[in-house]
Amino acid sequence: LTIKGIQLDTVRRPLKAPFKTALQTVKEREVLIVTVVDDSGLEGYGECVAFSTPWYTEETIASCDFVLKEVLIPLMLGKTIEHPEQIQQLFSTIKGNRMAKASIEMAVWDLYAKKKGQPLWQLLGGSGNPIPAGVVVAAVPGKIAEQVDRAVEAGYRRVKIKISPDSDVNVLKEVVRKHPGLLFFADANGTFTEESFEQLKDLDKAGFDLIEQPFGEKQWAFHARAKKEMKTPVCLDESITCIEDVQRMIEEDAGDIIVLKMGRLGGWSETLRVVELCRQHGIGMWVGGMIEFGVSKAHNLALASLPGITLPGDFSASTHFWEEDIIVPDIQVEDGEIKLSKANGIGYAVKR
Ligand code: OSB
Ligand code: MG
Repeated sequence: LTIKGIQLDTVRRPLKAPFKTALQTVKEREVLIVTVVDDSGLEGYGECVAFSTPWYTEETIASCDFVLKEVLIPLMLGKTIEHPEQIQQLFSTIKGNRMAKASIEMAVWDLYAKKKGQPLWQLLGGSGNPIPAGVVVAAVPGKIAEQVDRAVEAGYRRVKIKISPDSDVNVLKEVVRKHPGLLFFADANGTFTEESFEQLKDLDKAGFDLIEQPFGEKQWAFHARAKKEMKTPVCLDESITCIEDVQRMIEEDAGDIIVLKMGRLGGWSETLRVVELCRQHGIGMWVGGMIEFGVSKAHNLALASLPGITLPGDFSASTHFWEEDIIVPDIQVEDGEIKLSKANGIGYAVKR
């Protein structure tokens, strides 16, 4: 592949309803779509999933725009690449900025699969089976039960509820008890502290299938204590930024499961290495969402098709967050599942 051109497009859409976490209420989503063109005119697509402000990770859309334009794109233009695994090496002199790096890597993997004439999921060894869908309830506390009911009506069989030390354990207990056939995840986004450890242990009795990121991203010892003292499996999201973080989680016995996010991990190559390590150590995996558009969702579907990724991820339909997605066709949830596209690369076209 010879990289002929790289284009950035900003997409900005209001959400149908505010996405409320203890850290931030998201009302509008802004992302960058990366289009990489090779010398034969083929196009590959990536999506930069940083947020407008640094509330989830340190990167922002503005920082990514700068790093892409001034640093990463100039490193790519005119280069001939045998395999997308080479990009990580090409970017190795640039510190951090994982979401910016991931967006380019995604686009090149899509292009590479198109050049090979294969769907990306197939190129990576995915099964081709439909992907179980999953939705996130991030509403004001009084609306949780109603939103879970609505998710069930829409066919979702896995629901993730945003929690914090202020959550009402009895409300959550009742919601979980009302839907015995559903998988329930709880995501704390790092809001628990040593002082609220007892509240976390109360939540252990609510019947969740896992608790995601109870403590801060560097609080390995607290996560190890939570894993030891609680029956609900502990799952890490924000803590996992590279393969060394997964190694640390294993060594310190600080978690049972991890959330895979290509943006947070810096791209496909690092993510694939993490998947392999988790397979070897029996660590559970699922693919996490970033309130993203269809390009990122399509990459995530390919990732979720890989062997060993058995738990349902954050996979909602194209029109869950907004009226219209940027890809054709839409991603649809049928009977709680999403069918993989049989088209080459990520399998979806991008609306211009
Ligand atoms: O913590 O998993 C998270 C969205 C934005 C930032 C962080 C997180 C989330 C979600 C997933 O919970 C939402 C989705 O389905 O896209
Ligand atoms: Mg999370």
